[in-house]
Amino acid sequence: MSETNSAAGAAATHRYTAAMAADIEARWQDFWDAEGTYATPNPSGDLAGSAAAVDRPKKFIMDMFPYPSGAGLHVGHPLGYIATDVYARFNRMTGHNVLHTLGFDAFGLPAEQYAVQTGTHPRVSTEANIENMKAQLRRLGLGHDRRRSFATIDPDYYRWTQWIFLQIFNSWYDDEAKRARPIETLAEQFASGRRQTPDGRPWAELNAAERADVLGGYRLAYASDAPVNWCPGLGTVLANEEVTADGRSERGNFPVFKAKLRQWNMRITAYADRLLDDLDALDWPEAIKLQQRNWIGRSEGARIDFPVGDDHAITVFTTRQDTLFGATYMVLAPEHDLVDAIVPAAWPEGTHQVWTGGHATPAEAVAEYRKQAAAKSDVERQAEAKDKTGVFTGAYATNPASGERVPVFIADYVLMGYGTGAIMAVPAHDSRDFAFARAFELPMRCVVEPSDDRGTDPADWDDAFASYDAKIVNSAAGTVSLDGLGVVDAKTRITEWLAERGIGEGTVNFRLRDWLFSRQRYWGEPFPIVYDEDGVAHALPESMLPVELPEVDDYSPRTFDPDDADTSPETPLSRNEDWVHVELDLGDGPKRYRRETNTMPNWAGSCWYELRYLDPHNAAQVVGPEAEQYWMGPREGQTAGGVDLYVGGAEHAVLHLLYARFWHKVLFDLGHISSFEPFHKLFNQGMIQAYVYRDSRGIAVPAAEVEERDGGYYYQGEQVSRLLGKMGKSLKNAVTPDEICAEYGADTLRLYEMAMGPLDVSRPWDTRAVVGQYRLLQRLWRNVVDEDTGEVTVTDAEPDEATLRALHKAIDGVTQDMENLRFNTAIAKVTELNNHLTKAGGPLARSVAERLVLLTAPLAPHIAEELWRRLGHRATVVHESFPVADPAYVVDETVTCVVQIKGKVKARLEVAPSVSDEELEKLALADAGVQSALGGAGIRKVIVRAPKLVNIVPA
Ligand code: ANZ
Repeated sequence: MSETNSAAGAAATHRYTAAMAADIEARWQDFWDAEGTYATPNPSGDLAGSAAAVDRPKKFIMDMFPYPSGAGLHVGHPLGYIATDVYARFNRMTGHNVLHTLGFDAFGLPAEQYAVQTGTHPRVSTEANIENMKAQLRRLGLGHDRRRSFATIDPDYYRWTQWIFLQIFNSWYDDEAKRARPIETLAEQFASGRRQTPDGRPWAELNAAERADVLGGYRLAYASDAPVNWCPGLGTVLANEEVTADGRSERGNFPVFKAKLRQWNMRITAYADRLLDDLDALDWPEAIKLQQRNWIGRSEGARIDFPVGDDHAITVFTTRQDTLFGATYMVLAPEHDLVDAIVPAAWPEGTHQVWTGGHATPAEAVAEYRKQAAAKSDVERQAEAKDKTGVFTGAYATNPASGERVPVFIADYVLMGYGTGAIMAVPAHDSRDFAFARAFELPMRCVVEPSDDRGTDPADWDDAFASYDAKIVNSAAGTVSLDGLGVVDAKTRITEWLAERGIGEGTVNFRLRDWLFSRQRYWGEPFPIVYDEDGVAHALPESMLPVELPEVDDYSPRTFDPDDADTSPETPLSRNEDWVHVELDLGDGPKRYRRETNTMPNWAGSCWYELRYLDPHNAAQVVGPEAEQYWMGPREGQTAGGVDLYVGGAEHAVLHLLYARFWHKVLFDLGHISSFEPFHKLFNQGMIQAYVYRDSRGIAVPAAEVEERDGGYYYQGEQVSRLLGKMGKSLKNAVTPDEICAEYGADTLRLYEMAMGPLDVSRPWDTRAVVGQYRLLQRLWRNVVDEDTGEVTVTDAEPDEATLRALHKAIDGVTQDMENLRFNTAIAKVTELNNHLTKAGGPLARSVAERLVLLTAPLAPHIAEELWRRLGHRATVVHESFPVADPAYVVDETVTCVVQIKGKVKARLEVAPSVSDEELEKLALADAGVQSALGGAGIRKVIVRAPKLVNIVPA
């Protein structure tokens, strides 16, 4: 406690001080827990709560749940939690049944690394961290329904994570029905002959392993040997979303290599269209929607076959099929399967020296170039740098439209993982191709007429001419001509022409890749999968869930030299032989199986937690249908259903938010839930930043010990620099909520965090400014309680007009602000009202005092409860009604509106300055004087100039 506080406390024993706040807050927190004040009932009645509540409109308000780190919370963490708590409290007071709780996302790397360092089991340290974080959060007075809380590491929870995995594993995506369906329905299609097996053999002739293989090609969760992101430094593989733009691990910043490894994947690409289209139904920040759209990356274009000799054809993906006549060479990704098949034994006669790279044979050139390309990341390969590299394969293909022979190159600017891994190069109209053609002295042909004055000979140009808004030229041969068409029409024409000949078709390509779903980690959900002696994967039956994590002696994945790409992963779970080998009866008698030893990625648990909050103790179902429909089902204005408000950081745009949408859609398709989107409204809160002070060596010094003098900053006598940055332990500038609660109380901390600025904007923390909100609460207290006697000072007198105006304007403004998550301006309005009341002096009218307390309750719930009780109420303020503004006191003043008929004044109305044209017209026509002046005559026209004039022209 600061000196001023204790001094003040001594002067007036009933003053609101930190000590009093601590007492009030602890008492009400205990009361809320004991009474179950925040217990939210389900319609089915299995979770008790106020029975009347389920008849009210529901509001499901949710935070992105925290990872319980060992460092505990700093004041930046609860910003969003306080905001959702204020909003939840406001909604309880405006007649909603509010679901608000918080769980813990507790699998993941930090606990595992801590375990590796200290030998403590990750469960032990994680559970301790959770307890610590729970205590810190409880101290803030968050109104969570604690019965609905859980951690993703609870076997009761991850049992259902594994169950969902099985649902995904046991389904396939039916492109005709455009939804996931149980895998048996696919097997039936093969069995009945409705669908052909890949090699055309009848289903009955395939043995079990062959059938498993075929079905595996369709399952939404599947193991494959595709190239994955292997990170030797971390000892695990990573999802694309976990690799940075420069090809390194997001965690740890280690090099990431492409390696072919057998891994689990989720077929999220099957949902690309729906993930894209359904964004339109969501109330999300545009920036996040855009990031998802770009990540999914839908491109409309065409696939076109270019024959190579008599036996091969290169299929390209292009978004500019209209430029087909301008394709003067082709490029394959160096890893493309066709390369080896088309490379001739020797260079064709007279091959240009620049094309061969000085190599004796095409095979040698290709082998050499592949080596170089393998050492680069995709991003390096795609860099916009003008110096394009590559080498001629020695082969030629035929441009199907012009009939010309075009040379085939390999070059690393074409990626294997996109489109077909092959392109038709149109140097005149694509910058990368232009640069390459310049370097390799390849021909260029202008087929899109430049709209500027560069002329039509690309030899004179500095760069390609890329435009969609131009005419096609030089594009006619045989049976097809595009000349004179615009780009869009030319695309349609050439696509039809290709399709008629069976050498191309319109197609849609996505940037999105399947989601790599296995990790070589200990601290994650085990897969509910075992392998038989033939290596066939079997899903465990539901009755064998959960598959619990076994004890191991060594939690660490095997890590390697970060730069050594020739290594491969080894899982910690594989070290426990007793666990790995099991005898099970999976329907055909007891057999030996080997368990899957990879674990799920740390995103798994957060893919569906919103559903478990609805029905946390359901042992029979992932979520009961009644609870799901009530809390998340589609309704008016919310066609996809989903959480009413989801608050969290913008950094989750493509990882968590994309994965969760995908799982939700699978569960929807399989009929387990009625909503097809998890989060209807998303809001990204800003960050709380903090000053970082660094000494002359650039090392951060403890911010709390820095002094400010003469416009400079000093630490132990030495001048230090100051910059705004992140808050955290490592930058030695973390401020904990515990410190602020001890110094001022949780209500002050809540107010300060909410008052700092608009919720979506980042703001710098300033401990010295916290006291401002403390003073507000002290004035509020003084307006209701006598500091010397502790008596409530309100009277039963009627408030004066000015007070009523101030009160109702505040109620009106605060209500609107609360609805729109503008808590900073809501606090400004409460402050203004409180100041008005302080200035007016004298005891408050009870009706004013009570409404002031109710207005404050969502923001500062402890002091509000205390004052409410002292004002004589027995029940908690939490479920009281929020005050309603009387419009008569809300309007500032009135203006006089003149109503004319045929230009003559017939009436004068006193109206609000903000009145709308429509309202004013209604008021004017309803006026008795106007009615009698019209004398029943019809109206031809009404001219309204709100707020001052209405002119009526009778018929
Ligand atoms: C001919 C062409 C002419 C192209 C032109 C562009 C402009 P988005 O929009 O990102 O989908 N492309 C296709 N596959 C590729 C790969 N694996 N690696 C590198 N580039 C690839 O881009 C599609 C365009 O990117 C395609 O259209 C192709 O170049 C190139 F005036 O084909 B285009």
